[in-house]
Amino acid sequence: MGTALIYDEEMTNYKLLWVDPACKIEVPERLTVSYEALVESGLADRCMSIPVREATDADILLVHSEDYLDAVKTTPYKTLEELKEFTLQFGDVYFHPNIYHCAKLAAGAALQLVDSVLTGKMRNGMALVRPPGHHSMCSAASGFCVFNNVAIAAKYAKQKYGVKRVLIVDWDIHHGQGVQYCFEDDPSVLYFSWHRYEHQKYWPHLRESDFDIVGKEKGAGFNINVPWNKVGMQNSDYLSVFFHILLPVAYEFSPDLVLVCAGFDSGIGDPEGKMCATPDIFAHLTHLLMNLAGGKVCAVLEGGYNLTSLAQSVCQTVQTLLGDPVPRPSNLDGPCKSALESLHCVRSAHRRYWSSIRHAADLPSCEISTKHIKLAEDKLDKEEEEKSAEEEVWPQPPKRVPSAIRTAVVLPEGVACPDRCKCLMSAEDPDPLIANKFRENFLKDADDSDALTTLSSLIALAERMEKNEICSGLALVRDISMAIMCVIQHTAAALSNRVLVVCVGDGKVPSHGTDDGKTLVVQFSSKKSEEQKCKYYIPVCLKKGCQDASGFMQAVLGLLLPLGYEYDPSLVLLVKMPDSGLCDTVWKQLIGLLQGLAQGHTLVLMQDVERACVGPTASSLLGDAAPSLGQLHAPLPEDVEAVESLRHRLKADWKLLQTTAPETR
Ligand code: Q9C
Ligand code: ZN
Repeated sequence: MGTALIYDEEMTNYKLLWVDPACKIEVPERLTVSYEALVESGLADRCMSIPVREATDADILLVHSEDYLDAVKTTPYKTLEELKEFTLQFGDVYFHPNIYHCAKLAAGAALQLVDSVLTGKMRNGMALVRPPGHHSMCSAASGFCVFNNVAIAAKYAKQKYGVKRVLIVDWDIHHGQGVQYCFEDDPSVLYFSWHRYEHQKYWPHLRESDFDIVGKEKGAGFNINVPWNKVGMQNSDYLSVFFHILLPVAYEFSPDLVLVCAGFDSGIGDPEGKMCATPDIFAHLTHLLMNLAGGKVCAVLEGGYNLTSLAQSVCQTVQTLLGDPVPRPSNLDGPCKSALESLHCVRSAHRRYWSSIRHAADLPSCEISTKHIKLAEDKLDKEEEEKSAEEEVWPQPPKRVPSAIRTAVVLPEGVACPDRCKCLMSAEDPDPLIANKFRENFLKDADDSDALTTLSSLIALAERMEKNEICSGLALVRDISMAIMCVIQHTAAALSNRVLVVCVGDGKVPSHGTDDGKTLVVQFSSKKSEEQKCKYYIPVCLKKGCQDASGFMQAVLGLLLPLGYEYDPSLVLLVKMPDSGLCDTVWKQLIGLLQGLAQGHTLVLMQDVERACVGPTASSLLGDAAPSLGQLHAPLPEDVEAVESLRHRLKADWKLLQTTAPETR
């Protein structure tokens, strides 16, 4: 099951035919540079190419009115003057004799993608289309959009495949008001959009793009608007919103399908967005969505007007859909004050609808309005000198070179090597020097040759992961403590290495004695540990340990991932203690999410008795999507309390744990 790529050059065959400064950025080259970058990087070849089709009238009528469709149908026959005239009734959009044809292909491309994924032919995919869609409304074109490609795709998925819940993630920098209007009273479609807003001073200047517009009637809570009230938002700002809003709510919602309004005008260098998130952020945004809906992610191009930034971002997205390990996250220095204010506003507006964020502090309604005024004021006194966004420079994302071996395993005799994995247990004797070191440092019984072989294979595995010959690994060991110590000592010896140790289950984790930052240990257990005030040992005590999926996922999304991303380890050592109580699906989610760190270098350690878990673990390490957890119920109050108090205690040291702006007076 691979990645679908849907593209047709025909969609480059329309353009602006008159002078209109608002529309001059929407050019055919947007598509050609994106596609050429995919071809030149070899990514296009690795995707399955699926032909586009024309959306039918019936498809288009799922979202648009008959009158509007009829009107658009007349545009191929209009003269230039008539086209100009027709365009005038809408905002920031242009028509061309061939745009109706392209708009049918753009919507049809989104439908072909949904068909490929929902029939199970393809795991996920991307459609490169023009015109974009998310601004177009039932009876109106807007913002370069003619038909609402993604909204049509969502209705189609529900109608044709009986899909119960669809998540639409709109990471384009403009508010997809067309999508919002289409689903505002519909609880089966959760629409999330972040957008440049600047307190309504930015296009499309709608009151209804603000954070307190949450959906109507039965759909209340199913529309999430994150307004950016300043330009210059960076990687940390975007990730914070994913960790503290989108992901908790999305996991609670549990979609059957994820559609992405994949606009890249939210990336650095874009003249419209004026934001500063680098192209690699799209690898992470994509990756973080890929364990929802069993991996059924369909990305459909929307905006993106800096051709360099656009092409790089499209490549990052597609390469991630293909399953290649994601790059180390860059520039994570914590969210800015304005982003935190938005984050806090959104969380307080939505806490009543989603138990996963119910613990967020309520915002007194009086403060909402004063905050507006206060923020609007500080916008006035700071009219910074305009540096053209297009002059912005940033390093080209480093080439993502997949390891020769994706997953290697070290297993005791008699345990079969899982499919697609490389088995590392070596029959030959380990290097005598290393053997001696092990005997001195780790082995309780110097003549335990089994243990010696296991440890030396484990170190060989860690070494080859460090050299990027192997991406991820799994080892079954008899003595977990010894194995942890061995890997940590070995890996932390290199100057620039940092190890994130994630431990699920009770039991002592060795070697968090040192506080030098070379290791960060996060342990999930049911036993309250002696409160250690050490920045690098974080015990997370959950009432039912790891048995309650809601509490566990809350801790993973709101605590572990922000910590992990900010720590930026070179290796993730994931340890499953015996009797952890974690079920396979939650375990797979954890592995999937952690592979966003350390370029996917995850080394899993388990007790030798956990043979039954080898298969599921290997599958996740190989990059298979985790199965959906189903709709999550409210986490236990004790667990919420435990995670929140940790978050508060740690947020001074770890900025990605913040969810509110620091008090200014
Ligand atoms: N300078 C999409 O990205 N123009 N549409 C705004 C403010 C409209 C963008 C003018 C931008 C529409 C799909
Ligand atoms: Zn846009």
